[in-house]
Amino acid sequence: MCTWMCFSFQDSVSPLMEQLIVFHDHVMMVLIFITLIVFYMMFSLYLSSYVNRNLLEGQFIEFVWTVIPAFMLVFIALPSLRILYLIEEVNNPLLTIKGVGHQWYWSYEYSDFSKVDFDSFMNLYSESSLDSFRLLDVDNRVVVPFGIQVRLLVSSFDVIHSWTVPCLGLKLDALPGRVNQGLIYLMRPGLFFGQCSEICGSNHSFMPIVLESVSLYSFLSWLMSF
Ligand SMILES: [Cu+2]
Repeated sequence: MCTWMCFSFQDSVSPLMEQLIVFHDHVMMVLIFITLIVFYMMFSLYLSSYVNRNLLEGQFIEFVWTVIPAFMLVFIALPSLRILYLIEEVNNPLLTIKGVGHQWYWSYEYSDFSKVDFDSFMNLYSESSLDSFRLLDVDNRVVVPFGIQVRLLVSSFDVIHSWTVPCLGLKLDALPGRVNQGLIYLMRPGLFFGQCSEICGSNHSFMPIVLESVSLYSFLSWLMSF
């Protein structure tokens, strides 16, 4: 989860988020390189004497400074497209979870099993203790086994919500009348937090998402409790 010293990304728990962080670093590298060159040119122009003040046209240099940026854009666009298609990929999921946004809570259904469905409300501040996660924890967490492919279907009951968990690299819009699909693949056990990311009304800030990543065995015993 994001604490007060967290300035960058949260630690990733899915291969997708790992890829996104690598892509971010790649783009930052290109960005810093360009910024440095531009600053170098600005300073050297500022400090030099006007040796080229009669220059009107240079076909070759114009060709070079058009082609190099074009190649740079390709170097950014290709890995970006690769991740875009990876995000869409959901093949052979072993489990399906359906999340439905409501004003203002999430409800979940485990469609592979009968009667496994529940509402997930934020815990009240007045009922919380000093060590609880303020405005982030819920009464019924989404329990997901790690190490298997899980398909997440997201929809909405009323207005547009957005089901978002940053450490998964997942942000799915919950649209009324439409089902969106995403992939959850957790690499380790833990508690992972997210919040609704589409302004949906007065209590938009108070409908968090909590994933509880557990082993398959614990998941099965959790299913028995229904
Ligand atoms: Cu919202």
